[in-house]
Amino acid sequence: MTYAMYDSQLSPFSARCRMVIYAKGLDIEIKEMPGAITPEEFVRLTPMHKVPTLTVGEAVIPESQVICDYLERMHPEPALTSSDDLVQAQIELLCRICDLYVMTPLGQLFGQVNPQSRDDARVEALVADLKKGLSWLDHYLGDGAYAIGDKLTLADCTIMPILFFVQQLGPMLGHDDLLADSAKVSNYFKVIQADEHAQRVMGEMATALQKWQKSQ
Ligand SMILES: N[C@@H](CCC(=O)N[C@@H](CS)C(=O)NCC(=O)O)C(=O)O
Repeated sequence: MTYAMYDSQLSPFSARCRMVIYAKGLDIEIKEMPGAITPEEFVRLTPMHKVPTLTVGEAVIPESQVICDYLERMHPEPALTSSDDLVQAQIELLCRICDLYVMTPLGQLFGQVNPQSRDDARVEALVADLKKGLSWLDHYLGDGAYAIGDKLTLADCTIMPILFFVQQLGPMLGHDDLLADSAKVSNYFKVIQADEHAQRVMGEMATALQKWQKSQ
């Protein structure tokens, strides 16, 4: 089966999928957006018009979590899930907290980076929401070098790119370290950087962020 993934190096959702792809050593063509396809063709491919989107032959799969779950089922080794149902529930919970309660305010904060158009009251409200989401992540996160247990899982592939973004966004919004109130999360973000796949994805995101900042 021929795979390709429409991707943005800066997107934490795309980064989640790339980390899975690297961890599993999969041969998937990464098509960087914009440029990989015209906007009209992309809308025809998926009306959702979002990256990441995976194509599997003629089939089209949007949504990062759905893509990761599909890749995990098709390429179970090395496993990024757990055979223990309770551990697996924890992995899924961390991914869900990130998607619902961390990424929602974070995505909106990204739209407030420009000081000229920034709404300070809105930023403060969103930062409060973000910190609440991070505190919930902090509560359920494991204590080791990985999010849960002693090996890389889908939770790490989800959390690490998001924390990279949170850390970068603080100074861009005139804030201090937004991770500072969540001690376990903050420590996790330091230790996960020893993982080779986390390092690779973080390097890609840092390069993409620099490029984006220069373009602003
Ligand atoms: N829930 C989606 C979110 C994907 C998403 O919002 N991607 C953004 C980039 S970070 C995007 O493609 N935005 C373009 C658009 O909405 O048209 C996922 O998990 O994949």
